[in-house]
Amino acid sequence: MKIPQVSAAGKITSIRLVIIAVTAIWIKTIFVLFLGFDLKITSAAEVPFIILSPIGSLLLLFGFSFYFTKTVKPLLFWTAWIVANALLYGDLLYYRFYTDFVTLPILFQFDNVGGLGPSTLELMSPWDLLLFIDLFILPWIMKTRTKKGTVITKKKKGLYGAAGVVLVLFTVGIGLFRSPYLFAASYDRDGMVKALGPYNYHLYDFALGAVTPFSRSLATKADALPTLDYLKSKEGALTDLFGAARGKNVILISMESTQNFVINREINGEEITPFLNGLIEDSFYFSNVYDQTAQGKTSDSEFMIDTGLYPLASGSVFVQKPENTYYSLPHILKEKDYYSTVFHGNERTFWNRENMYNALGYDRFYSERDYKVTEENSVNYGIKDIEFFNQTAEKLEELPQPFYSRLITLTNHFPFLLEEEDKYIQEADTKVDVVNRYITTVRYEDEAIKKLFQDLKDKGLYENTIFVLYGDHYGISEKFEEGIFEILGKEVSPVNHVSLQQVPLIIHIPGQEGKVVSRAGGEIDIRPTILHLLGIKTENKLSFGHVLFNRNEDHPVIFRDGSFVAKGLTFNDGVCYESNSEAIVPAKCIPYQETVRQELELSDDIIYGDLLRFLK
Ligand code: GP9
Ligand code: MN
Repeated sequence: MKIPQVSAAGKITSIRLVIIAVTAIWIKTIFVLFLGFDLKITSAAEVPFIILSPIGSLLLLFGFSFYFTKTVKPLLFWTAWIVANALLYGDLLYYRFYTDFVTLPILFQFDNVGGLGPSTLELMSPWDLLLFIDLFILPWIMKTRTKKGTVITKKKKGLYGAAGVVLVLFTVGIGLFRSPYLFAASYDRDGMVKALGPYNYHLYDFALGAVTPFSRSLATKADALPTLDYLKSKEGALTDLFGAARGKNVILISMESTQNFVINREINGEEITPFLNGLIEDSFYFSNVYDQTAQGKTSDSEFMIDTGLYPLASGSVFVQKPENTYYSLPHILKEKDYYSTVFHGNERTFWNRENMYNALGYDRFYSERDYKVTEENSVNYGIKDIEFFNQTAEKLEELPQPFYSRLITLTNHFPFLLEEEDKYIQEADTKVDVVNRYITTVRYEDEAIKKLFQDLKDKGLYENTIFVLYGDHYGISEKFEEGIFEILGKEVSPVNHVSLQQVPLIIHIPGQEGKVVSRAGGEIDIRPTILHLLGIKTENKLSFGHVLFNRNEDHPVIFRDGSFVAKGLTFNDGVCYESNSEAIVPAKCIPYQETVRQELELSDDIIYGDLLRFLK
């Protein structure tokens, strides 16, 4: 029998209470969407859809409580309230730092998310309290205004549920209509949140996280073949530098958080990187190379350099896929009798390095426990670079030759802390403290590299070695970029933001004349470039990279969120710009977008399907 809903003047029923709660969170979400995130709204027509996007999922989330007993109902109501608000505020804080949205895998690797921990308080603002205002109003309404003992009719439940479902479907439908590659290009998280709203985005991300583990068991050898064909087609012509460093040791120096703008730049009349500026004169300096890492930061740069595959769109591939088969630089160099090592002063578990290095074929990983680390010789994340290089040089001396070794620095890491005695340059005086300190830690890193070179010369290791120095990823996140623009005298703009993602790449071969290579490229191109110099043909070496000396300018430099730069164009957050004029030219990017989707999809297929196991 249908029991009618009782309602009395001045009192509200539980369905209305839920609608009030949903409306409050909806309004808060709209504020956060427009004021907290930078969703790059390009036309007024997008606005109503963005406003509508969160409502359907909120209705459904709170609607669960209708189907339970009177005692469970309030519990579910408040659970829904906590879930929605935690997602909203969590997203806001994460976005303020990373200009990105949290993904499921990143939640499982929070230990490795450098930066957010020490600075969470700094990311909060007193205005954020307004986001919790309903926490005080709702209990008051519940206590004084709600009508006890009401039962929601089936019809009302049905209408409520139908409204939720229709609104979610409408949002998804419009999203797909406006951008047919919405789900295929789900790595564009700004685009996802703009189209689906934050709650639908999180639901999709969660579902994706639940489904991807099955990709490996479903993959077959037939899936691997087209990928192989695509990668084979990437072999470029040989240059006269092919084999210029044949048989030499390879030392890679991963320069933590080092961006290209510091090169040949002075602050208060002092060079930030005097040693590197000098080294460039006698090296190949690639002045137009971009950071292509994603949420795996340093580990993503290592992954690209060793495997020539793109990192994953969410989380770190080091953490998620250490059991896969890879065909990495240590594997290839093993065929030429190289001994491969990594040196890093942090714990061996950070970024799951100890497991991943096995999969990548390293012979030895020297981590924190192989170093004399004391309170005096450490700062921030661990052992200071000068001391790290000092002890590393002694270990390098003992290695069988030829060797391939990556030395991962650490001191120039957010929040860029340094003791007075280690400051070789004064802080900058921009309005952003993080940037001011960054200058001093980069200068310290430069000094450490200078000392390492001297040490290796003294030990007789320099002559027979090729040095590859690269910035692993940005150090100054978008939130603090204003300080850099102040130094550079540039405007804050999407195109300028993308150009700040350039990292220095310097390849030094003792005795070889220096040259500036200004072709655009990315970290993924480092692997084939090293192989080229070592005289190892890259055909069948299964990589998405190109040799930087003759890289085709028409091939886009692809970023993990689907953005790219190509031949005078910058595509960022779904908008296509002419890089020089910053004019918006959507049609010009379309042919490149296709290549970008294809490469990212193939790379993901290889990793999720563990396809390289079929090609052994
Ligand atoms: C930690 C170091 C820094 O071991 O690699 O990590 P990051 O936060 O730059 O990825
Ligand atoms: Mn790093």
